[in-house]
Amino acid sequence: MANKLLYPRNTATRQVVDLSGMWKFCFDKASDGEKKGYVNGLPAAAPDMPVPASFADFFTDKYSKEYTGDFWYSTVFFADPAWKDRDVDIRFFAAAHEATVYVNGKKVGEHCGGFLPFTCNLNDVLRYGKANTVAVKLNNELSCATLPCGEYKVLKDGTKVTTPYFDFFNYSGLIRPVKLVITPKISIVDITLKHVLKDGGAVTEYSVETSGEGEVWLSVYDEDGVKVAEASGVSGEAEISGVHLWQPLNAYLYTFVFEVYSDGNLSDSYPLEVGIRTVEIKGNRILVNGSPVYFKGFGKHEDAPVSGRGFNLPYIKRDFELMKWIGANSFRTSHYPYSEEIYQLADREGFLVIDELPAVGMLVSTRNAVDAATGAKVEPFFEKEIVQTVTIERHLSQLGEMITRDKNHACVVAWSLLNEPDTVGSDKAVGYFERLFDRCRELDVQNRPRSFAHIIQSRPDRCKCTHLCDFIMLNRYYGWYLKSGLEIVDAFDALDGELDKWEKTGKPVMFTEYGTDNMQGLTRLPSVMWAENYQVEYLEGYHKVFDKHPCVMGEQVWNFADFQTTEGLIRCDGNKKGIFTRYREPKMAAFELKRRWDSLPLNYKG
Ligand code: BDP
Repeated sequence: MANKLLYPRNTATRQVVDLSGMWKFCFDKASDGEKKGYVNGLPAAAPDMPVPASFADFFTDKYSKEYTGDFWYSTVFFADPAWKDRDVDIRFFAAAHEATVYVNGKKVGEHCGGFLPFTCNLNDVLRYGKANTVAVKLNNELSCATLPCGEYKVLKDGTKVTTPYFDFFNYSGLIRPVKLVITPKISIVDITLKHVLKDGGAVTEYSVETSGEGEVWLSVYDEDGVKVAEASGVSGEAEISGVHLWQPLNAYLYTFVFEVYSDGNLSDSYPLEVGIRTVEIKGNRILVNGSPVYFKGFGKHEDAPVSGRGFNLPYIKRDFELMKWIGANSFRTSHYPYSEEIYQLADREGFLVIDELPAVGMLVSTRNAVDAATGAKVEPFFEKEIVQTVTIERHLSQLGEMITRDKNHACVVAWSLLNEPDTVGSDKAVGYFERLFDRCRELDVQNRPRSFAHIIQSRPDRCKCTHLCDFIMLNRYYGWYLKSGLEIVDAFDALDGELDKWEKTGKPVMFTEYGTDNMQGLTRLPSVMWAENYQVEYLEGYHKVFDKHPCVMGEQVWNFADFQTTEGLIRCDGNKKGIFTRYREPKMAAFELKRRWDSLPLNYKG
């Protein structure tokens, strides 16, 4: 049965049962969990583990924290006999990175990719009126065929050690909620919307996929609950005159209620909050509702103390409050699609989101940015056969899942299909990228701009794939990984020189990463690298260059907050490029950014 990605909601016709809580957990170093009967549930003596959360930071020993391989979760739930005539699905909001799901000992599904949801239908395996067991086998090994990419080595005692090709901790587990979704047999499975503005009004073209034959009705309500439009049919148009548009930091959400009737009776009803806006590119500008916007904000991570990459609503709320305080209007979901609730909040708050796939580390190096900056030889990633056969298929299917999941969010204004891939080392990158960019255009009826984040090697004269991008995303570290310290003056010059070349492409250029590591509390006169005031000087220098170049239409600092990485020589308890600490307190640079961003209008350079 099809993957049902529609966000689960309780309505008059549907029910959602949250399975969050303590589950049983165990590592499966020998990969023989099936033989041990784990498919029927873990032994009662197995340790408890919170769901949702990543497991790593609960442990006090290194081997558990860094565990790589197979591991299991299980829990028990009750199946209401009233569900017998309905569809019962279990929905994993994210299971990092590969999962096989068993209910009452029977395999009900599997999924590859740790940052997008999937459902398994349980109709044939449930014991109604009784306890049911769900067991999930997960694996968090990395390879060139996983998204994100990496590898692992095996120590003499058999311990596997993860070596990510990316710069964040390989947090894994049931990192987002798990819910049962109970729907009528004839229900709404998918909804697709596209908005067109005309004469002060808007027309929303919609299409609905249902799980059986039924009559579809759409009613649109404004924020006061007044019905402003209606339509019928599995596809059609809803026209709103005098429309209240969704604008950056000034959101307005209509409620679109879709209903399916079968033999004249209501079978299913699903409400969707919808911001009406358009996105397009004209020359070197990104336009929202026909007007140019200047992006201010961050590359972020889903990362917090103790819960790791686990779904953490209090941190989500705090992050939005901090972003509003500092004058930001946008962020990139670096380096993977985030929890759905983050997009819902971004819709409500009017944030512009660049939605990114977990295609990070597609450059064979464990310290990619550093090696690239020093010119070290890197193996062309896209030459590998596995990449051209397996990785590409997974990449395309995760692209499909991301677009299906996120396509109706007003906040999502662009797609980032990869972060810092090797677009210089091999011509084979081109065919791979073409398939991705073409598929994205086919799937997104809203035609949102597409891009990928360019690493420093990917310059205008060398990058083989820039021509596919609708706008250009740059990650640049002149003044940190190269030309740092006293040389910073040359760094700003180099940045300026590079931008002269990007300017000639005629496309909008957005900085999706720039920043320096620093230790909170360290200030020095004169400044030194790692001091908070060095970060401030670096940002001021970059901003002067941005202001000079008309093509620069966005600045997203790396990173919103300090975050955890694999331990290593260039990381001191994680990456410290945060404008806020990992506990979400401001560093010195936060005040400088606030000063600047509060003074830049939305249509800056418009
Ligand atoms: C870039 C990566 C990002 C890193 C950052 C850094 O895109 O994930 O965290 O550099 O080095 O290469 O801080």
